[in-house]
Amino acid sequence: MATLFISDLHLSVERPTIVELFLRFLRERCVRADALYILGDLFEYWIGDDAAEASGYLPVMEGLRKLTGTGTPVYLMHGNRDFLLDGTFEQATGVRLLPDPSIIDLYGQPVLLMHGDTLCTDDVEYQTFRATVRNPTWIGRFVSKGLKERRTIVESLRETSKAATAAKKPEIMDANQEAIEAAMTAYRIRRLIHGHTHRPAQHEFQLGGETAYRTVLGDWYDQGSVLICTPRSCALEQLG
Ligand SMILES: [Mn+2]
Repeated sequence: MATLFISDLHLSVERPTIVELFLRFLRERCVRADALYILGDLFEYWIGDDAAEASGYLPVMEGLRKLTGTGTPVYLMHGNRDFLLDGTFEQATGVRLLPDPSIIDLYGQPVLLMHGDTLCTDDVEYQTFRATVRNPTWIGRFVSKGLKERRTIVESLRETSKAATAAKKPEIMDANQEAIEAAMTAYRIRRLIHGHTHRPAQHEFQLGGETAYRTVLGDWYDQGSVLICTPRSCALEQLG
């Protein structure tokens, strides 16, 4: 019995080794799992379900479809790179989209799942940007454009974001402890799993007189990273 959590794979045709590692992970590690949760940024970017084939993402979707076909449920939360994943992707893969945040029952324990970017409240500039691109009007205008133009827009946003990131102090881009505690308090929960910051760790702290646990998932840049939870415990593992 095991439930698996991953995030921040940033899959793209430019990184075939990581795509292959992910497909192998689906075949070898996920088939007998109770569930697989993908907490955002599965893809480097997703410019619309209609662009899946042109973006070279069909092998990934096929791998997911095979896995859900064996009966393993796969849940996916939007990340900041792939928040346009939608119903056509769900239908093609059998993956179910989860809202951010979501609460799940993990072997009898309630656990709060988030992508994690909304916790980075010190990064005011990013939060402003996020509000802009998550606005339905912005999204509507974006998806009405052709694929080539959408790609150009995303690439220019990436360049701007890269330059901004390079100029920011690392601690500004980490999850803010007050935001973490506010979210956990609002949902009356003492366990949180999220990704986004690429700082894999298991944190323990006191919250309202109780021990609280926050697990941060790792990215898939140089290798894979997975959180494996059994009814007894959870452990972060690296995949090479
Ligand atoms: Mn992210």
